[in-house]
Amino acid sequence: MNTIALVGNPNSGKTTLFNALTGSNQHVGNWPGVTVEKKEGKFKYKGNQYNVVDLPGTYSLGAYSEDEVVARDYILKGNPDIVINVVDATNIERNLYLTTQLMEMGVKVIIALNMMDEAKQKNIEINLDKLSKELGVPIIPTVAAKSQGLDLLIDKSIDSIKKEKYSNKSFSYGKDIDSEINEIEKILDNLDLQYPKKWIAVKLLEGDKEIYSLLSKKASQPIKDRLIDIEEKSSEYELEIVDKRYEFIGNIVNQSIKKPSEERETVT
Ligand code: GDP
Ligand code: K
Ligand code: MG
Repeated sequence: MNTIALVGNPNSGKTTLFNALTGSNQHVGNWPGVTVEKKEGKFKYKGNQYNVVDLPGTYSLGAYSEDEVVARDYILKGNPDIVINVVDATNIERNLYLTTQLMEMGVKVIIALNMMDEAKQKNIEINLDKLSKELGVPIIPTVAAKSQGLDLLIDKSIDSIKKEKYSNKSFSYGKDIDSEINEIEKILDNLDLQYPKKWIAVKLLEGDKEIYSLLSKKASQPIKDRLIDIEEKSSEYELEIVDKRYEFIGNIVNQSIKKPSEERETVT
């Protein structure tokens, strides 16, 4: 049975989508070791059964909260067949920050661009083809609260699951950080890790404590020594990494989304 993971910012409509898909066929528990709620359910579609996991809402996938760690551990270790990234169409720029991190995790991603009814009401014009092409991720418009767009979302998710090869689009963090990432990937080459090396490299440069402690358990002494150097540099790179993600998103949003002007002058 294929498993679908729902990931997105708080209030993007994940649970609404989860309920619309699974109806009453769901189970609520806790993730092991933490007090974070775990929602899992099943649904039947075109003769097949699917398992759905509603992950905690997060703005990022760092190690800053239990919610973030639960979500990212599940994405990387729970082996979902596809991640549906639920994005609030009225707040695309902020929501895509999480998307940029999913793109680096080496998992199949599809975007449910939700709240399309509200986006329409607010006269937000979205060029879906352009947005999808620039991100390298399929995008399906949905109104989860009215169960609109869900069949197409599941059809496209199944298409993606069936595709053998998968490579997410990558973007640049600038010359210095990119070459640092390359260096770190080389150092990690001989280690047996469950995570994509590029993702680990970026996390190390962001100063991610969980990833440092994971690696210091696995690595040999020369690598541990290098990790100390990298950790020192991370304070210098951390903010730049965040900036570059927003820069990447900003360019894409400028090209594909038109909002009605917010600063219209009032005539007195
Ligand atoms: P979650 O935090 O991501 O699980 O978000 P919820 O599913 O709890 O949804 C947050 C709020 O948005 C709820 O009040 C939902 O009823 C509402 N909502 C969800 N999907 C839509 C939608 O497509 N359009 C509109 N207008 N509201 C929605
Ligand atoms: K709302
Ligand atoms: Mg929810």
